[in-house]
Amino acid sequence: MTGRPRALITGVTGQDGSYLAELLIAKGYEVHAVIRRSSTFSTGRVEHLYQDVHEEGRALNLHYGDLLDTGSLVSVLGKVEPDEVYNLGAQSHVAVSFQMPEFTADAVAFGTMRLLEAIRQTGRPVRFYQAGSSEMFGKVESPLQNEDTRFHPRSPYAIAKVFAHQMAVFHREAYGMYCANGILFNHESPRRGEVFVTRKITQAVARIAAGRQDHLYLGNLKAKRDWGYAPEYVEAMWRILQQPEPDDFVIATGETHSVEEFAALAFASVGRRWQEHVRYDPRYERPAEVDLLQGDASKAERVLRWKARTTFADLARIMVAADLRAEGLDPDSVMRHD
Ligand code: NAP
Ligand code: F7E
Repeated sequence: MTGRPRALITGVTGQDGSYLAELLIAKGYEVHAVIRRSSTFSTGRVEHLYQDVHEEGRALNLHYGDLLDTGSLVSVLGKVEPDEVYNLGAQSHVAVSFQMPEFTADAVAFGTMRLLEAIRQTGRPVRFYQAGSSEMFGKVESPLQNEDTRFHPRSPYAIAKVFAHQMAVFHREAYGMYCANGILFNHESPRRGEVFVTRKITQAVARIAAGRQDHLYLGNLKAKRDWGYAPEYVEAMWRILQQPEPDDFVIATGETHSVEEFAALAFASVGRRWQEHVRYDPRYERPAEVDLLQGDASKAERVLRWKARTTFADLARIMVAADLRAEGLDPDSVMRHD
């Protein structure tokens, strides 16, 4: 063990986990993470960190474990003795949660409870971050959502996240544990999973530009989301755990845009019209939709000194450029600059 602060991350192989690991390593933390066993490599987003060995050891230390397996959580907590735990592990796809409600609840709701209970039983003063979601607001009760807005979840995923959120609040109130909730609105990046709508669009735009694909099938284009840039959002997670008292924070840009607007920008960035490539597929509709999300992050701005910086248009361009590069194309020659 070193004298550096120690962090433990669940969900490190995902979009946010990989950016958070980078951030904490840059801040001098000893970073540990839980990974699940899988039949193929799942560590693509963190390979560069895992392979980075310096005099104090590996930049990123990986431990097998699962939010479904209490014993593995107890064991890793005992081994690592973390100062901060970031619980990002989840079955995070809303549409999939309608098809796998029990598995989703097990990982997201019960997984969080297992981890909180395992931390409680260590008796150590651990700071706990819970990855809450704007999906918890669901059928929104006010045009702008903040920490006081009532939850009205519209999917098994969102219901499980409400349970996890309330479990964190409960452990704070009942046992005096340091448990903080981030309520993060959608955030995207070139590392976003390919099944989420923004990445699905930017990857298709790049493939169409490369002549490898003609059409893209999407569901509801009218849904509106508050979309930010993931690297900025993991900075907010860290700031949340640096507060003297545990608290809950909405993290958002304050703007809302439709899926159609995102598609229009992404296609326009390579000089194409989305209408010529996007086709409707009802399979991507959900049994219950969240029509509109728009966050009010004024508390985060005031208390955490955090504010989203990357604009919606820049986000689309960053993602298209990265997917063009992955297709072997030079964004400078393919993308329009008007
Ligand atoms: P993501 O890319 O889907 O990553 C999810 C991570 O959770 C992966 O590392 C995955 O591991 C891991 N995981 C899944 N089931 C697990 C289990 N049973 N035990 C341990 N780990 C498990 O998600 P993300 O976009 O980075 O989001 C991070 C967290 O923030 C999630 O909790 C998500 O629900 C929440 N959130 C995301 C957003 C957003 O817009 N991105 C907004 C609000 C909240 P494998 O690689 O092995 O599958
Ligand atoms: O859908 C519509 C879909 O899957 C956004 C997760 O990170 O953010 C994410 O959840 C919208 C929805 O994200 C397709 O109906 C249309 O209205 O990209 P998404 P999400 O459901 O908002 C929240 C904050 C989280 O917490 C979650 O973990 O886009 N949509 N056509 C489509 N969506 C997908 N995936 N695929 C389509 O073809």
